[in-house]
Amino acid sequence: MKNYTSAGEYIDAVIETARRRDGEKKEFLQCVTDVYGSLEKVIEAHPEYIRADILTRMIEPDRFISFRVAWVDDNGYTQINRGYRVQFNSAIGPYKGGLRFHSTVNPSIMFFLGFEQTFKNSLTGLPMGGAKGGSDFNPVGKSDNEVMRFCQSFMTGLHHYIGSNTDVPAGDIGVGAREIGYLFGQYKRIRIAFENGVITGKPLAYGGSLIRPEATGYGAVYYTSEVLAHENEEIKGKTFALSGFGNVAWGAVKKIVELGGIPLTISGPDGYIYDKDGIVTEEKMNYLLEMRASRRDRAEDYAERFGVPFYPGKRPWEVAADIAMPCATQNEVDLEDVKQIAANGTKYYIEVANMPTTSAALEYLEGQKQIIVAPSKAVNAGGVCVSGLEMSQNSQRLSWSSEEVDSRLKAAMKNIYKNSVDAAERYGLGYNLVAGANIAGFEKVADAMLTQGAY
Ligand code: NDP
Ligand code: 2IT
Repeated sequence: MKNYTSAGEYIDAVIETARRRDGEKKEFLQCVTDVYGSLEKVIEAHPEYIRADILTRMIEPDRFISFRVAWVDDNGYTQINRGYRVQFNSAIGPYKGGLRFHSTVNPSIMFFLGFEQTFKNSLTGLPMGGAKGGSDFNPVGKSDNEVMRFCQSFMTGLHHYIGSNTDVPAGDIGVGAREIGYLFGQYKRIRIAFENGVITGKPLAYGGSLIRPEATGYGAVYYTSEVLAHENEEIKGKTFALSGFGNVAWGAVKKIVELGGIPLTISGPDGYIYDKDGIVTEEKMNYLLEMRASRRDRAEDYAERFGVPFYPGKRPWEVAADIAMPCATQNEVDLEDVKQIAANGTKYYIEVANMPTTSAALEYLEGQKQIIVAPSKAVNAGGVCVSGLEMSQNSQRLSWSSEEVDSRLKAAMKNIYKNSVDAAERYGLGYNLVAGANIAGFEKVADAMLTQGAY
């Protein structure tokens, strides 16, 4: 081991190692730099982390699996996609993390999401390690049968590496209940066993958890309530600008409305809609589900259906709202966007999608003392938290009521908020939700790794 003269020097050396080994993985490097940038004081206080070289071990996944996924389309042609699973860290529990089916999936996206998942899962307080998987398969415009054949082939490649005590996938972008059903069906067929704890986000009929579809969005709003309470404010009466119209945006909209808030926007790859009356009726909220199920990928459909303005090619951050909530994908909010958000007088910037903010934008926000920034790994942890509760129910062969799941989710989000606030304060960083979440998530995993020997 090298002798480092300071914690900062050690952190820089590890980031340099990441750059040398994984320089082409831009999103992964961005994520490593963001997380490790928060840890200087922690490393200073814990030289044992340097001795055991915990930071370098954490950026090297336990294993990275890539496999061919061949399937036959409706015209009889064989199509080839690439499937991935990156098993990052299992210090505190079996590998756990979603599967993303999207044309932009590549090793960098997989590495960033798997790395991030390790800290997020630690924050939930449940025993789950970090992983991610997926494929560059693009579900847009595919028939139901094509999706089924793709999922069956994907699971044929993946099944070797997963299991209820080994690695437990779930959904993410492009993977909802339908895909989970096809994936689980194929796993069951290969294993000749009913092991439903192998995957979460299942429909209720075979072991899914109540509230799982809503969990990410609900959890994000519970977390936001904690942030607002700190400022003596509440959701009621607040306006929200949201991006995306997927599973996560839908859950967030539902809970915002239940608590008396007003969601003004949603967006898709085509642009955004602005509903000045708010996306507040059952009909409007349910239409988000229809938009997603249609796989047309158009926010404009909402504008046509409800007669509200649509802004093609634009992002919703030009709408002045009390709270900004990116819910679509990584790096969807850039420097220009956050300057606009600041100019709008928005006081709360709540990341919901995984790493939705570019580094430059995040740096700018850090300098805007009037804006409170909440980081995605804490805000969206409700999704994987209820996945963890689904695993518990499957192990017990019991189903909990929605009240029970919801109250556990609420308690978890309160704890995540409190542990993040406390962690930042412990290291003299003041009220800093971003650094606090990184530190709280990191410490638990690092301490577990220290006790388990060099690996
Ligand atoms: P969905 O597939 O339900 O919706 C994703 C939405 O984001 C779609 O509108 C999609 O449109 C858009 N989107 C995805 N990628 C891009 C892109 N590259 N450019 C522009 N728009 C894009 O996914 P979820 O709602 O489940 O996921 C949303 C975010 O929340 C993701 O960052 C995900 O990782 C995160 N998340 C999800 C959790 C879950 O439980 N589902 C849990 C925690 C975090 P299009 O398909 O055209 O790209
Ligand atoms: O990014 C995420 O946390 C998810 N997509 C949910 C993962 C899970 O295992 O429920």
